[in-house]
Amino acid sequence: RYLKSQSVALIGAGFSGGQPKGGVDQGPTVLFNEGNLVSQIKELEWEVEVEDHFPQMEHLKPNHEDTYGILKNVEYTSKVTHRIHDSVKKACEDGKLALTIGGDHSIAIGTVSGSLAVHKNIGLIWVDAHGDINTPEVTTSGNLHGCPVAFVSGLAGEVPPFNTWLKPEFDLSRIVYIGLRDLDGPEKKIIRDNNIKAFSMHEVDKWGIGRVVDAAVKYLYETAPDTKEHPCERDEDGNKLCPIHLSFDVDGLDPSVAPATGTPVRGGLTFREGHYIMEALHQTGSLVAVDITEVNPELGTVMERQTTISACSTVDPTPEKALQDALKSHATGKVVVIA
Ligand code: Z70
Ligand code: MN
Ligand code: MN
Ligand code: MN
Repeated sequence: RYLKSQSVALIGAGFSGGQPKGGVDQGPTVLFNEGNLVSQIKELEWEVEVEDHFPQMEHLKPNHEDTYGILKNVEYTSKVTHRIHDSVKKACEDGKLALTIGGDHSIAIGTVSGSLAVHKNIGLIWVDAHGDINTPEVTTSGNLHGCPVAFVSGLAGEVPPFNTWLKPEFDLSRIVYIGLRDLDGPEKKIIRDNNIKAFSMHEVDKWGIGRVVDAAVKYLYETAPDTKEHPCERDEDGNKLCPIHLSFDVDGLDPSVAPATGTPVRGGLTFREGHYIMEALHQTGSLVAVDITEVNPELGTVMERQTTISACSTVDPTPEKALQDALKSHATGKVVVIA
């Protein structure tokens, strides 16, 4: 519907400057090389074009004087997210699926602004334990991966040097959260005051992931702005549709499923629930952009050992494998059988 061909723009965003732990910058390397992501997607008869952003190789570095108030690495993050923005925007203009592999979640400043630049009535599904909607005023960590939703929506205000390129035009009525369970106090207030649609783990428990995903997509379709300038597509019955961007933080998954991440929070989505989200969103035919963030392979090996006992024996508990399967099912819409 929105894609011109079975073609993936695979964008490596190996960036860790939005938070203090190293290793998350290795996410794309591990998924591309050890995970054979490229050949796997090709086998599914999608064309793949890889564009890798390694900030280190581009002589961009973190620097402790690079601050704005409490926020850390602002110039560094601004430079990297601007590049990611340009890549995602280009992919969307070309009618390709923009698949960005992080990197910490600050990269979504680039991915969401990039897809929005092309698809004005896009809907955003944010799968995460966290809200990532802290503003410069309320963040206590100063870590930009806790702020991307505030940056793209303008809640964060004018933050130099982001304000040299970022158009903070994302409307907060166009995001739906799934999997929340670790919000900061001010984030709860922001979500309430802005009437943001959110399905926390409580709602996933109550309604089941099937109804939650249905409700999320229905909400985004029904409330999609439909203007003369940017008219909505319609289904056969005349109902409104809109393109969808999925921003998937692996810490939305339970730590028994995806232990290799910087801030695991217990009580998360099961392997099947995470998988189901991918499958169901693929089936909408409306996905135009997907981000997979916060995979930290360096934490994986240590934590995997600790969590082996609690890991479910019917699924492969390594996040690399879980992500490959999830991406495979995304690319084909086929149900992946887990041995
Ligand atoms: C906290 C902050 C966060 C991811 C942690 C944590 C944010 N709210 N996001 N892990 N992916 O620092 O703002
Ligand atoms: Mn630009
Ligand atoms: Mn996040
Ligand atoms: Mn998170």
